[in-house]
Amino acid sequence: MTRILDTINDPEQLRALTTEQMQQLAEEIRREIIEKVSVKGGHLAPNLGVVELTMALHYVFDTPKDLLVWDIGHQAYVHKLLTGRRDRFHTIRQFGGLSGYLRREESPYDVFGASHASTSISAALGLAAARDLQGEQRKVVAIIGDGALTGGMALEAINNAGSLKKNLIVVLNDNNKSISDNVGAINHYLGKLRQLQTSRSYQRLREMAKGSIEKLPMVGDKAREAAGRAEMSFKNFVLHSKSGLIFEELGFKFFGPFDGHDIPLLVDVFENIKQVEGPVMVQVVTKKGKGWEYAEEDSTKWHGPGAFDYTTGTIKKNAADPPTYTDIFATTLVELAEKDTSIVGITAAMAEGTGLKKMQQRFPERYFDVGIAEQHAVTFAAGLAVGGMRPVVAIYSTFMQRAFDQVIHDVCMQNLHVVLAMDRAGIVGEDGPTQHGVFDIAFMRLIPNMKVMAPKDENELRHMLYTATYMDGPISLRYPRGKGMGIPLDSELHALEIGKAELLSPATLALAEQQECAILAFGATVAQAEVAAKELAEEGISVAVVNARWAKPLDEELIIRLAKGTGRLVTIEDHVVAGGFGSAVLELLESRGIRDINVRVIGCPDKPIEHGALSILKELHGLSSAHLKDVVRDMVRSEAKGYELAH
Ligand SMILES: Cc1ncc(C[n+]2csc(CCOP(=O)(O)OP(=O)(O)O)c2C)c(N)n1
Repeated sequence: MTRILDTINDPEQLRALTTEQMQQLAEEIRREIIEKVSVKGGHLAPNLGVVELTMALHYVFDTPKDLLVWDIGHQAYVHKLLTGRRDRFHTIRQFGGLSGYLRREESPYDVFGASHASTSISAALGLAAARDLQGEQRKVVAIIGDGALTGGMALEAINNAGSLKKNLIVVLNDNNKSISDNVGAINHYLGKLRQLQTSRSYQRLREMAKGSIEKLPMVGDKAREAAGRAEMSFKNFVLHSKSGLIFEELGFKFFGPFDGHDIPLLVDVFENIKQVEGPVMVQVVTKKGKGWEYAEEDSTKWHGPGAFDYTTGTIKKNAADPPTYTDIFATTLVELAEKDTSIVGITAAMAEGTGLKKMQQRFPERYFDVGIAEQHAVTFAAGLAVGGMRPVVAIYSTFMQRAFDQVIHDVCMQNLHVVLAMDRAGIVGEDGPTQHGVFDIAFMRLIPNMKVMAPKDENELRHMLYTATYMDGPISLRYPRGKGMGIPLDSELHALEIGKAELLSPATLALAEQQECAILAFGATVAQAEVAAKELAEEGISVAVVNARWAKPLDEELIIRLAKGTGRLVTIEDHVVAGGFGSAVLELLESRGIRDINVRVIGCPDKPIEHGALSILKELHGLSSAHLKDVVRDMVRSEAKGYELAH
């Protein structure tokens, strides 16, 4: 039987469907998403929750002329299926395939790129202001989750929108979930509104109001407008009588809560709301994971699973895989917190992703989930530090970008002892350009008082976390996504010497100085350096290998001696070349007037790094041992002098 989905190439075709066909299409979309995501993994529960909502939005609004601005974009799979990307949907998140988020280059329907949270209302307000300045007629709709609404930027945008009074529609996709349970006072407040949807008296009143609307002759805009007004004033009445309605006070007309899985209702609501002037917020209550029992039951587990068997609901995992860096970080933190009651853990809505869930389970009173609020998380930690605690803030490298000023202004300028633990540092793979953690060495290194380190493996991560916890002042610690190297873990932790690198081979610095070249590797690239050096030795090329450990302060003595001794240095890092570890080495050499040697800096290029499997991206951007060998061979053969960026 032909699926209705196979006949939908753009939203125009959706608009021609009957209610029954829409219901069938919703089921087909769910099946398509579950089946395709099961192959390689991706965002599942967020998408299953917005099937009807996305259909209703494209049905009512004249997309792409009207603009839909999705927050984060992890829930935009349905949007992709309805906007001409059905045939390529099986390529999602794979190298050369569709992005797992929104991408302007991918489709005119992707109005504004995203993947970091809480940007949609700001972007939509900007689009609304541009529309008005240019005298255009179009609707602008931001769709934001209750999780993303905890981000300060969303609240800044609401503050601005409420006074600008532009025509702007904000759809609040309220599933009462961030990745884990949503947190915070605003969520608590939304919860009170949510309860209205299930309260019997509200339902009865709603039915009465709906009945009266349906009796109106729905001919033309005016009648619709009238109907809209009737329904809305009713909602306002109900809601006003139940609560203070914060959003109304802030200049928005607030409607809802509405059942986000009832297509006719949603169509009706959006048709009405389209007519309303000024900033409007519509609360739509959805169930994350809707329509697939496993995801409905545990939407956190199914938020963004890897490959899985959709018939049994089991996520495919290799039992022999070593623990991840995240696991090691979290168990070590708990171990340290067992012995030291001043240690506290802070996450910005990433309890599972950062592993801090373990801290929550063991020491709930010393664990803080502050919501999607990285800026606040860092300044909150600074306050804890002033108050005598030892805060460890665990934030992915990419999201730490949000808190740059807080790291400078609140932590570093006051030289406070805050540990910034950055998971997912380096290229992260399928999540793509906006999520690769390839800027943190640069933005941390430039701040006075900050120290920057990265472990070569998970065992060293344990010692580094210990070191970071028991030294003074601000420190950043970066480690990669995914599984560790599977090496044994030391049970006794010790402090590493600040600014001291580890010479891995040959055995002494005196011998290392006599090699033809030295590789200085930072963090997760040490393994490639060791492989490259071993294989080059088989070719007769002698190479010293250094685990740099610190990008700030550098092990200046070791670097200078190797530079002068070997005359050839290669640096490698999982980070952009600009401002990174190699850049720090160049600054050191230049400051000491060491120019008559050959230095190559390997790292990521000065352009967005695409999405795809980690192995493909690392190969492509020269972070493989094969590329490292090519670079060393080339240096050893030539008599070139000077500094060169390999990208
Ligand atoms: C600045 C930032 N911090 C953290 C994240 C990680 N993250 C991705 S989705 C998500 C939860 C979003 O919740 P919500 O907006 O309610 O959407 P839902 O998944 O529930 O549909 C989080 C915390 C992010 N994308 N951006």
